[in-house]
Amino acid sequence: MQDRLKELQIEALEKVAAAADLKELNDIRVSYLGKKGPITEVLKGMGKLSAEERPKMGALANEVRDAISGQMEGKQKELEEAAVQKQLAAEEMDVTLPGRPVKMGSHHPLTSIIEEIEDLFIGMGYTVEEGPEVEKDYYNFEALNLPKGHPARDMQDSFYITEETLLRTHTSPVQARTMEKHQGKGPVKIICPGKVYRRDNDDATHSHQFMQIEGLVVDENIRMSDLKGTLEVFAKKLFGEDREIRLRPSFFPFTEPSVEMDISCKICGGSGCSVCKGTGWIEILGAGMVHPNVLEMAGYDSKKYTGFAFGMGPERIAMLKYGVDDIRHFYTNDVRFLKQFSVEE
Ligand code: 2NL
Repeated sequence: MQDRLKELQIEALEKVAAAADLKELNDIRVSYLGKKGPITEVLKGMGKLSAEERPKMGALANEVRDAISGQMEGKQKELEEAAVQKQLAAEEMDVTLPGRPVKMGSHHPLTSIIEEIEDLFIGMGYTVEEGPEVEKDYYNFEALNLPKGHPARDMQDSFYITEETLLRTHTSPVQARTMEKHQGKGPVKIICPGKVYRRDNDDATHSHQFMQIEGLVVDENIRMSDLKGTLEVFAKKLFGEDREIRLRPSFFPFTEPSVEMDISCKICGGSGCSVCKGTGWIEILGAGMVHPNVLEMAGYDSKKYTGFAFGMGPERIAMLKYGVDDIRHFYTNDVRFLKQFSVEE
């Protein structure tokens, strides 16, 4: 029995020393020191021993058990420490590594061109005005010298919501509202950007929803030459000082006289290409002197006050400035299109 205990001690101590992890160590503890383990088995057989031998054997068994569990405690500490070190090594990181770059968004090309145009006019003393996209028939048409039944306000071309409300077809109603607020007193000097809507079939040059920027100046002694000078400064600042402008007679119900402005074509230098369709000139906006009826309806004395107004499409301006060939690119928002307008900072 004595030899058996000694053997068990040697065997257990060898196994403890060789244990690779905490689980293995625990298995060894259960198999040697547990209730069903060999030491307990040996102690069970002590009843057969003489009264003299029994305490000796009991003492030895305790000694063996203490030796094994003492060794186990040390091994346990060692393995726990190793596990902590292993985890620390696995979680190690280099805090000096540079950060991952943050992806920057960029302005939509239409937003950029509208802000550029706004800034040009703000620099000339204009303020920016905005108004509702769902508009009264009165401000969208009537106040702009387009009475009911006028051929230019074809119901087929507008999105009506009720008989008296529609999605605005231009930003002019913002200007009509602003003039009305001034109660017949000048000056008014505003620029009105915003979304407008027309019942159109979308194609490369048409969209049922698009942007417009209109400008309006009302004061005493405003003349056609003020309009021409303003538009010339604007065109040269936006497209380049080497551009020339020309005004052609045109017609709008809300201006009289009315004009359309062209800029000289830079692509062919005037000799004729596909962009200017062989003419050497590119149309960029419509304008004119505010019709006396429009001034009177807003409460101005048209004998004392005069004004000029102009309107343009930012999509068309951006298409010309950046060489975009389809208006739908501005609304489909393909990132490959949008990325070409992002400025690296
Ligand atoms: C174009 C032409 C134009 C106006 C807009 C206007 C507004 C008021 C009074 C008089 Cl309140 N006129 N706006 C005038 C002439 C032309 O737009 O081709 N736009 C894209």
